[in-house]
Amino acid sequence: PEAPSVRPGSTAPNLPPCPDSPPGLVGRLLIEFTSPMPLERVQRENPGVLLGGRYTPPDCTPAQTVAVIIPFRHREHHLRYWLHYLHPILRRQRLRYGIYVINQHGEDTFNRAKLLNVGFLEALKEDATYDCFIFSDVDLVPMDDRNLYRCGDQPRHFAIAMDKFGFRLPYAGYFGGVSGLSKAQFLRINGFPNEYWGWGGEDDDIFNRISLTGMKISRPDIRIGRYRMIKHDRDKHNEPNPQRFTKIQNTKLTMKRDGIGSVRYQVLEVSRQPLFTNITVDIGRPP
Ligand code: UD2
Ligand code: MN
Repeated sequence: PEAPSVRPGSTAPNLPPCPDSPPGLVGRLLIEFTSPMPLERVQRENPGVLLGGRYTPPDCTPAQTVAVIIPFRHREHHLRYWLHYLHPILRRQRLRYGIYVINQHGEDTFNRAKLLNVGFLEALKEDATYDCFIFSDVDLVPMDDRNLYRCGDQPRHFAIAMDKFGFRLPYAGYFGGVSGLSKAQFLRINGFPNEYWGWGGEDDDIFNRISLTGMKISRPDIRIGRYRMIKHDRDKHNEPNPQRFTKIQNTKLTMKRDGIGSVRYQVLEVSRQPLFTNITVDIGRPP
């Protein structure tokens, strides 16, 4: 008889819980974006990753199931580096995870936070056991694998020391780049805002939502939360949003009606690639 197949995300019986501090982490990593990175190479180097970008540690049972959500449009070149660096890191961290690239269809104004809301809902439709959500820009790679991509008892900010900000937090309330919330934390703040079209402000709105619900941001040590961002120009159709300064003054009023409870979109395609799941979505356009 055939061996019973193990569904990705399911737990093989009799494995011990994964350790709090995974053995086999290497610490500081060399990250560079100069050598070409064909997708075939990245696939070859990550044979343990299952279709759709799913992974479960073979030797222990993780406490959480992590959905990594990436807002995306026209950044294939960045995505290849991201996959190349992140899959081995997440594997060493002994995470059970899935990678979701939320690809905004069309050429209307980009909306990062709305794409992240879509990612939360669509990942849960694929696997209702996701209980931790990591939201990551496609161009950000951690420089230290001790920066563990999991959720805790408070929302987590991972990308605290970026090369482009001189490896410092640019301001105390900064929450951009890479962040993580448990399912319960995400629902407590009514998810993310859907009404920030174009560049900027949405990360500050999310920070406000977290503060206004009485939660506190947790962060890694500054020596561990280091990141490289792939250098890029501002994309077309993601111009700075001139409304962002006034909008972030009003989070307290808007967060109740604008969020995960009010997000409207249409999924155009779900495609399970070897290293990630691509979800192409029509999220509309600014009013
Ligand atoms: C900063 C923040 C980011 C977000 C943004 C303002 C850092 C490192 N990150 O990023 O989290 O708050 O400001 O909105 O400070 N994207 C595409 N295609 C596009 C446009 C954007 O895929 O055409 C995605 C992609 O994942 C990208 C992310 O959106 O990494 C953020 O956009 P960005 O990289 O242009 O903005 P940046 O670096 O100023
Ligand atoms: Mn960027």
